[in-house]
This record gives sequence, structure tokens and C-alpha cells, in this order.
Amino acid sequence: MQIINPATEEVIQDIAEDSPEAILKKFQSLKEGQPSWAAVPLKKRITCIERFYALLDEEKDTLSKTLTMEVGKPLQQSYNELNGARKRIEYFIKNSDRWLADEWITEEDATREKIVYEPLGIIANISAWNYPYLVGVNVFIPALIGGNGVMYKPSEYATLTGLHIQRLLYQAGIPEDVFQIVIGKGMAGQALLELPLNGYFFTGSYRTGRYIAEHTASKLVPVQLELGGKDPLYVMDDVEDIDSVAEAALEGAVYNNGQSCCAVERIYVHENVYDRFIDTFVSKAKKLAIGNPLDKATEIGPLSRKEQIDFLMQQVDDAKENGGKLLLGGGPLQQSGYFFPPTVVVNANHKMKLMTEESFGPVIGIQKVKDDQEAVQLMKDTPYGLTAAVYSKDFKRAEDVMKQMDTGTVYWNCCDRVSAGLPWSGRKSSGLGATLSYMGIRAFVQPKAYHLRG
Ligand code: TXE
Repeated sequence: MQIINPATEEVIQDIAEDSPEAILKKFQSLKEGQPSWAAVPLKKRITCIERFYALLDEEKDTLSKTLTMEVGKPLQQSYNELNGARKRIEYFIKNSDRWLADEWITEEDATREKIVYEPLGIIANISAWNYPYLVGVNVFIPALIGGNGVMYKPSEYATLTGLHIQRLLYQAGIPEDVFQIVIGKGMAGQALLELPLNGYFFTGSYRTGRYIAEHTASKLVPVQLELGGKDPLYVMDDVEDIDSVAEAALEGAVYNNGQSCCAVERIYVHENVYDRFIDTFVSKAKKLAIGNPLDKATEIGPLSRKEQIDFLMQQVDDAKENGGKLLLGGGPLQQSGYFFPPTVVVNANHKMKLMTEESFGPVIGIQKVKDDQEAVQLMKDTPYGLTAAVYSKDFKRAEDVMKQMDTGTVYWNCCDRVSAGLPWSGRKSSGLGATLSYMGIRAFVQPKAYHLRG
């Protein structure tokens, strides 16, 4: 397997994929190691995670550079991702005790009752490339704290980062027979589906997620899916500071080159502020610095995958055919690397794929609406259900819209954000189950009910 730098198209490294036999061996070693890990007191398991947390900071320069080289993320955003991952780890360090402790239900009755939380066993963590640290720590940190063995399959586009993660976990004291990386593409992931694992925790596309759910259903083990989105943002006509709303919406649309699961993917603007919003949005988008992602001033780097260029081109062409007006961008830069500049289409409508299927790039459609009711109807017109954002100075009016969203997350005057203390969950085609918050701690354990007499 070749690791390619998307900014230069140069091969960074050739790396061997794991064969199904090698993956089976890794599984067998976890089978042996996991019971001893589960017997290690929770506090000691957390101590290893504290060391990992410190190592991420100690090595941040190397880790950020590797991440930028293999996925094309602007360097400053790689540093931000590491910081964000550390914040999430800190949450797990501080809160796992409380949610994994034995829970007495009745202590004084003749029959005493308690709940004990036991690990699931050995889980698969099949991961995406767009935020390998963030989406990784959502799973492998609480899984390890909960006493599980982890088969960690980083995306083939973030393999070197996956190898760093494994190295640092070992350095932090996680035993080798408790955490194993699986190197490879979809076939390596497929091999995990054939093994008798005790849970499947997947982050990635709807298509693969659904395939995994279908192919593991007969095992009757937990399956969690964090999938894509087509997240809307609605600008009401009472917003006062159009400048800062446009700034936030633009950042939500293009951060990480638009490759975020909760990226702003479509914007609806009330007709009273539509023209002002577009002028401000486009003039800001024009100023974004696109170029070498290793340069700290760069705001837009290359897309991570070459195929995405054609995909985005099709969306732009389709939008133009359906009445869209292209105000900025519209095609890849004619140079080496997978660079696609910020692209803005106005006069958007729901006949366009740009407004209905996940773009996963710095391409955005903006549609005019006449009132909140029309906005709500359009925002809900999607098979996805990850997030939805509303900008308004009136909380009641915004709340009325937020209540009608069938999404796991809603935002008022903010967007494209994830918080460790809140559940991260998608509805409909955006996923199943939740990570983060206390739910994301409990997701990796199973309850045992004790009925005690005597
Ligand atoms: O997904 P893919 P990608 C979403 C994001 C977008 C997608 C991008 O919105 O839709 O993820 O990630 C492995 N059996 N989110 O392109 O291609 C594959 O090797 C088993 C949502 O990476 O589905 C990789 O490791 N595994 C989000 C992983 O699946 C298989 C946060 C994902 O690959 C396999 C981040 C198979 N048959 C991104 N085929 C959220 N909601 O939180 C492939 N894989």
C-alpha cells in the first residue's frame, strides 16, 4: 500500500497491508491479553491514558507534521486537532470513574442489588481519515479505560498517524496484547467483520457503515456508526452582525478543506439579508490562503483523496445545470496536488446534488428562503441527521427551529463543533449510538445485575 502526500502526489512510504492470517493472529493475542487488562484496577488503566495524553503534547510537532503530510490538513489545524483530542481525553480521564463505578441500587434491603459495568471484550475500532485523532480517541480511549482489547483499523489514508497512535499507547504502558493496529484498506476492515469480536465501532461513510451493520447483525453485538451528514445552517433576518455570521458559516464550510462530518454543507438565508450575506461571505472566501499545508499560514490545503475532485466537479456541474450561479472557485487548481479552491454556488435549490448529497469538500450552496417555515422544510429535506445550525438574536425563534430538527445535535449561533461532555450522535443515515459524554463511556461496557441475599 502506498502512502501518498496529497499536496505533492509524492509517495511518502510503501507499507505492507496485513493479511487475514496476520489479523487473526493479532486477534488471538488480544484474546489472551484482554482478561488481564480488565483485571487491572480502573485507576491504573487511567494512569496509562494520562501518560498517552502527555505524550501527545510532547510529540505534537512530529505528529502534526505526519498528519498534514498524509491527509493534507493545514498544519495549524493538525495542531488544533491534537489539542482537541487531548481535551476529549481529559474528559474521559476525569469522568470515567464516576460512570464505571459499581452502582448500589438497594443496600439495606434483605436482597441487596447493584450494577457492575464489565467490558464488552474485544472491540473493532474502524476509523476514518478526516480527523484520525478526534474520531479515534472517541472510541479507543473509553474502550481501553473500560477494560477492553482494541483492534484499531485506521483509515488507509491515515496509516502513519495510526502507527504513531499505537507507538505512543505502548509507550504509555498499554500492553501490546491489549491494543493492535490493523493496516490496510477495505479488505483489512472486512477481515475484522469475519472475526468473533464483541463490538463494532465505526466512523466513516454511510455506505460502509450500513454494510458493516448488515454484515455483523447476526453476531448480536453492539454496533455503533458515526456517519456523514448534509448539515444545514440557517441565517434568520434578525441577525445583526452579518460579518461574524458569514465568518462562522465560512469556517464551518471550509475548515479541514470541508472534510468534516459536521461541516456546514448547505446554507439557507432569509431573503431580507440574503444579498448582504452573500457579499460578505464571498469576499471573505476570496481571502482564504490556499497552498502548501505545511505552511502555518495556509487555511486551505489539498483534498485528501484524488477521487473527490471528480465528485465535487460533478456536483458543481449539476448545480450549474439546475440554475445555480457560481460566484467563486468551481474547479481544481492546475498544479500538482489535489487542490480544490473554496467554491460558492448561489441561487441553490433542492434539485441540485450539491444541496442533497454529502459534498465533503470546500464547496457550498446558498439558497434564499422567504420565512422560517420554508427554511425548516428545506433543512429537514435530507436522509441525514447529524447537526443543524440557526443564527438569530431571538432564542425563542431559533429554539422553535431547533426543536423541529431530526438531528443528534443542534446549534444556536454556532456551528461545526463537538464537545466532550455532550453525546455525539447521528440520526437516520448519520448513524447509530453515541460517543462522548457519559453515554460514550458506558458504550464500551455491559451491565451485570447483582441480586444479593445473605
Ligand atoms: O469513509 P469510508 P472515509 C464520515 C464523513 C464521510 C466519511 C469519510 O462524513 O462520510 O466519514 O470517511 C474501512 N469492511 N465521518 O472516507 O470510506 C476503511 O478502510 C470494513 C463521520 O474514511 O467509509 C476505513 O478505515 N471496513 C463522522 C473506514 O472503513 C471497511 C466523523 C472508513 O472508510 C470496509 C468523521 C469494509 N467492507 C467522518 N470498507 C461522525 N459522524 O462523527 C472500507 N472500510
